[in-house]
Amino acid sequence: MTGKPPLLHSLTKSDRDFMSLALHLGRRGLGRVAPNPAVGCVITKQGKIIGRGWTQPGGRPHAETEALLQAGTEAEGAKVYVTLEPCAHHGQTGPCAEALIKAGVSEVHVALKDPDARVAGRGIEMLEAASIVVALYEDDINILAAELNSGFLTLQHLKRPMVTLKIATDQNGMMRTPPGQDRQITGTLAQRRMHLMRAEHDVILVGRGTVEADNPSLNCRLPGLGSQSPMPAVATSQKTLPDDYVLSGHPDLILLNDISPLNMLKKLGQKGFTRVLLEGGPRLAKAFLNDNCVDEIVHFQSPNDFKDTSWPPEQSDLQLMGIENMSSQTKYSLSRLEIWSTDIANTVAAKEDAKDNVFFYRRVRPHFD
Ligand code: AOF
Ligand code: ZN
Repeated sequence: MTGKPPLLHSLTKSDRDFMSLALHLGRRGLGRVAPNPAVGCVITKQGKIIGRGWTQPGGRPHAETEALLQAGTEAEGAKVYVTLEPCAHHGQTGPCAEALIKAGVSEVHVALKDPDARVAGRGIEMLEAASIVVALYEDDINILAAELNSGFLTLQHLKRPMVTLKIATDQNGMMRTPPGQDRQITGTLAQRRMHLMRAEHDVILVGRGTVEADNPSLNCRLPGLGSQSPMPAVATSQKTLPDDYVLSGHPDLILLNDISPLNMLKKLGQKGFTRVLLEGGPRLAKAFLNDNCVDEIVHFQSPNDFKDTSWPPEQSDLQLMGIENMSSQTKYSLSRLEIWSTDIANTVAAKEDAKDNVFFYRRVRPHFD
């Protein structure tokens, strides 16, 4: 950077709206672009959108080249909104910063700097050296861009993927239903929301106990999004999984033999994964929580109450994990609440207007700043 002050003071509402759109476009890549970040790009001229792009499956082409392709020669003199600093290195194609310069754009708004050592400020330098006005955002949009790319940033800084712990419980903090009662914890809509989370992660990780108890397939079962299923991984001390499980037939199944959560994550990081969804087993979840390896907790809390004289056991699953009282702890803060109506067919002892609440907790301070 040449040390110029960022253009924050002159940003208009439409600047923010176009950047928000770029962030939404970037989100389309989550779960399908690792090890790359999921970047979005919008190109405008005289207030009209002339190009939109996002990082493509597998990580290439990049967002900017996609948007430039749409804009064509109109890109000359245009404004560009991109959620991550344009790259400065030669990959399969030339640097995005170079492509923007060649297209003759006049202004580039950047939501977040790229920490990749091959870029790290050089993309912005290249643009400024070509007399393009660069606005580097520093406010809430910068935070949203960091959230969108928390997987990529975590891998860059900590050499491990980010971890989202997903838990679904009834009113009593139980992740399981009483023995012999084959019921769903949450309703259909909340389950679909869970499947969207699967689509937005690279890997889904469960413990061996969960495989034995549930024989899960761990794929994304939203219509049209099956191909966005995450890679399944099982934490187990065994070298193989017996043939009788659905997952055994998965061609890319990952078995993680390490006991330490951090070692498991480093292995996944070496494979280039950026986003891991931790989905199964209170014991595995506890180990990850104890070792400070959970970055986000998503708690689906259903209105169901499965309590009877023999259930739940003395200790609920939330107690077992040490997170029964999220509001009084200081490590995570509530970042979002979603409410999904639940279908009555699956609801035990709940009122007609019963809802599934989904609490999103985020680590108060990431490990890196
Ligand atoms: C951009 N736009 O859409 C993305 C970027 O392996 P490569 O050559 O694709 O480079 C990967 C790096 O490029 C990645 O680590 C990050 O620094 C940047 N990703 N950059 O300008 C994009 N996905
Ligand atoms: Zn690029």
